[in-house]
Amino acid sequence: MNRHEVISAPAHGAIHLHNEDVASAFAEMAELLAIGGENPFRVRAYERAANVVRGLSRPLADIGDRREFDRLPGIGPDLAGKIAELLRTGRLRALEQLRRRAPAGLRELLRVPGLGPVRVRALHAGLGIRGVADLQRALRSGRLNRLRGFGPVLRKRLAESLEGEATTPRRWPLVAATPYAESLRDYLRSVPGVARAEIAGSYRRGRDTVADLDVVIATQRRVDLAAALRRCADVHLLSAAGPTRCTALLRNGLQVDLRLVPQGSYGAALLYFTGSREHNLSLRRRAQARQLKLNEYGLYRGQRRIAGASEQELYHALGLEWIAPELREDRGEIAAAEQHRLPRLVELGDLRGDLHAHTNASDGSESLEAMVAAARARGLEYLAITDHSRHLGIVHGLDADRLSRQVDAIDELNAKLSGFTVLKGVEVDILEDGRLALPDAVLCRLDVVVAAIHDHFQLGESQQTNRVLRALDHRCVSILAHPSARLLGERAPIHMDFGRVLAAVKERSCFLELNAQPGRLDLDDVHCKAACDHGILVSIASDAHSSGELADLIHGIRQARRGWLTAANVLNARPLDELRRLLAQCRR
Ligand code: DGT
Ligand code: CA
Ligand code: CA
Repeated sequence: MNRHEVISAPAHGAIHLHNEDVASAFAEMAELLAIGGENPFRVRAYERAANVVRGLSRPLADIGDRREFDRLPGIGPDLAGKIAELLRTGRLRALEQLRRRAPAGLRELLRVPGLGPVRVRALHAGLGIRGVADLQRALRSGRLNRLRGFGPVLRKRLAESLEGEATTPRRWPLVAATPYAESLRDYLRSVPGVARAEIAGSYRRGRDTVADLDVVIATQRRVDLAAALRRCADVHLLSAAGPTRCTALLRNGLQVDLRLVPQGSYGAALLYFTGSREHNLSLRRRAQARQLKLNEYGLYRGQRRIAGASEQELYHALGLEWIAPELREDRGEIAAAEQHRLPRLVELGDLRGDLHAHTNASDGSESLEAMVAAARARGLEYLAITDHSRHLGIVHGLDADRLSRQVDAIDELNAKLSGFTVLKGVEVDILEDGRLALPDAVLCRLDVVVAAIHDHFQLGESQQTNRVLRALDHRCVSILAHPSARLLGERAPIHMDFGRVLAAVKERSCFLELNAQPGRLDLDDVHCKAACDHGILVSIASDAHSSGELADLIHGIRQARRGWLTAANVLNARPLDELRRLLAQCRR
């Protein structure tokens, strides 16, 4: 057995870059520029480029041409050149320069709740703090007390965030792991002797974040897995390489656990390693109650295996319908499968429209017409344009005048369209006291008003709850957008009594959003299910800032399925006339 065998990089000419690699290089550029005090527009350009690249449906490596990159929305000649450089050399000189100026730990500091680029710069310049460990020491020794702008409230908050940091292991947003997972899976499927290969674990259950990848492989004959992994371009390190299991580290730092099983055990291994632990435990108890034994090799009566090759036969042998992986969290799915009342989970094709999208009138990167054309090309029937209201923080937010002009432009566009409808909307800020950032007179002219929190995330629970309840009292509000305001791995959910918010939404006959941006996925699965149990309709919304980001709807669908939603629970699965009726209802 080998321990920690480093696999050398592939020979020159074989650079293997995923779009995600390009996106994360741009995102890192944005962060390092922000820490360096660079002009916010330049920072934003890199952030936007990272999002555009993440939203592409084709691999950049297949496009391959600099002029084509230049044509992508939000990518100018300079960024196009950088994409070309990355694809050609696997490196980005501008990024390497920035990295030399800023210690690596500064980016990690940016993730600490309470710290943004300005404060990180102050910590670095003022106290020479170079990372989380330095910050922790400075907090403990009281050295931080001397730094201007770091008062007792902020210090307490930082101490709390750092404590949480130490106890929560790193998790990857699902989308960051996806390109690596898919390419590894496809590679394994191409290995001679491999009959099936699937990514199991939290990845298959569609969790919004994953700690690692768990791969189940069924073989027709003996396969040397370690040798196959050594030939895989994404694999950086092999540890614990044995005949039936391997652990590998990918070049991006993601860990992969792999298991080889014979085909007769494939279903049992897939079931076991898909989990969740709690779901597995309930299944095992159920087997025991029937004098059976369930493990990763099969379902046994005494010594005899009575099922194992497929998940279907295992569930059936336990008296259950097959359960979709997204539901396997032991939240009632086993009883539902026994009683033939599993929900028919919503699918991407059920969506008729999208109720949250931006244009270049606020912080989106494309025109109204381009967004509409893209929504149409995706087979949607309606799209609500919901640019930001003008408020702190949002460059180019709309004031009442500009919004009115956009409304006129949409009316004109609708007059020209047939078979597609653009809905007039706004994403209006909920101010600190729960008032809205735009006057009623404008809001009431719109088809859909999406209200959202974009600041004051730190309010205490009662103040935050009252703020949201007051916003919901507003008769023009249709949808509460990304209700918890969390950003995966970056910002914790706000403190809010979700039960009271649910009750208010129900009472007012308005709606909750499940924001499909992969960094938000807010509502989360548990809150989605709660909304559905209350009979509240959920808007699964892309919050697209470019046409490519309309593709993010799929992430919202995955989360919705984890939240037990059927098409009937989804607001934008309704045809336009019914949607209009529902939107009108919450105006009364
Ligand atoms: P993660 O990796 O934290 O995102 O979540 P999972 O669910 O992928 O967890 P992981 O990688 O530790 O294990 C993958 C699956 O393997 C897990 O969902 C259930 C199964 N499994 C692993 N260890 C155990 C165990 O000790 N008992 C049981 N019943 N199942 C286990
Ligand atoms: Ca896992
Ligand atoms: Ca694992």
